[in-house]
Amino acid sequence: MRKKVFVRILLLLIYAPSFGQNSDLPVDKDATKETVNLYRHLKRLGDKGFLFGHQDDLAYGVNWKYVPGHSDIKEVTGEYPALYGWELGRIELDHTVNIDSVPFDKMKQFIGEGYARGGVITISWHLNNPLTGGTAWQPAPGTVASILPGGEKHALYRSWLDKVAGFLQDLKGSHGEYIPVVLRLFHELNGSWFWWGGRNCTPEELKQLWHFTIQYLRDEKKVHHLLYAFNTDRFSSEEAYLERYPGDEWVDITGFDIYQANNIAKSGDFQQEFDKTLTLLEKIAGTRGKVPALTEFGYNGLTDSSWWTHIFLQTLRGHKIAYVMAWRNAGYKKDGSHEFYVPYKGQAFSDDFKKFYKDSRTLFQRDAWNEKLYF
Ligand code: BMA
Repeated sequence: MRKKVFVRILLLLIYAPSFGQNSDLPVDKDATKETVNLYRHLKRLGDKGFLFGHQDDLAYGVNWKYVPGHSDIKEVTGEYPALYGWELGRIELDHTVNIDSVPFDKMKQFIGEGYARGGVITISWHLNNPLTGGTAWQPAPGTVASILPGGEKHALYRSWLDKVAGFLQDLKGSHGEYIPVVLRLFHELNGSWFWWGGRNCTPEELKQLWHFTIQYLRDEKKVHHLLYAFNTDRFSSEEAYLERYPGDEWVDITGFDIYQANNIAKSGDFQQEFDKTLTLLEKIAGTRGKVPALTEFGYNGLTDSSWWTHIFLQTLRGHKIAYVMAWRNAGYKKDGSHEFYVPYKGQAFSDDFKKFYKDSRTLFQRDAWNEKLYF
């Protein structure tokens, strides 16, 4: 009996420290120091608050484009966001500008600026349909199967990943270190609007695609400055969320995207659903040791004068997640429609956003800097 206890204690002493360390390492066990540090900080951040992020923040906003130093968030609050979202769509076609007309060379520069301010970088990729040549929104049967190993478009897909790896490897900080990136692969994968999502492939195919993509970037291309974010659109149960989940050893961050209908009468419904979904997400992330995040959100046009404080922040107060990212301020389009998800200078309800910004739970650039996320 005593001998057994002794052996158990001995085994615990030998293995426990390394178990502890491993669970604190991201998917990539050879990730750079800055990447591992970021991962560990993201894991603990929810206790303090959440980083506030914005897609394409430094490139353009409502009524402006490529004005050095500009940002709608900064114009309203005096500070840059803590997290910056960027998009690689069209890099696979060797275009010089992305799907939303952001030149890739400028994007690299903006990424460097955000990182130098201590901010976090996340990247999505609305890649074209590799089977048909259509856009990401043009699904076709068999697309995912066609790019898996052995598939007719597999070589093409590898060549697309080479371009992504090339872009990522150009991202370096002032000491020559790689800039860590949260790669948000195959986002909103439970919906059927993208060729990789929902009924357009089987869960098994998606999982295989996820595994292949990570193995290729990490093991073949030797890209070691990535954290991998798995994200669905809105979802209503743990089972639904996990239907396409590729496994704990393949995911660092678990998130979801949610938008409020452009209708103030829907604020209550949104709040309820948002609250419920965050609870589910925290449970999933908590039991699996992942970072919970709101990978995309928005309320296009922001027609509710107290949405930021009374709906969005109020709901988030009851939860602990690492970051939230608002979608892009594309502004007013030629067809008369508009797309913006954060206020801009002079926008009717920017005062409410200022209150939101001042709350201790919301973390913007200075907070990110003070958190020393890469150290
Ligand atoms: C969508 C919209 C589009 C955009 C696309 C890719 O949600 O914002 O205008 O082209 O994302 O970023």
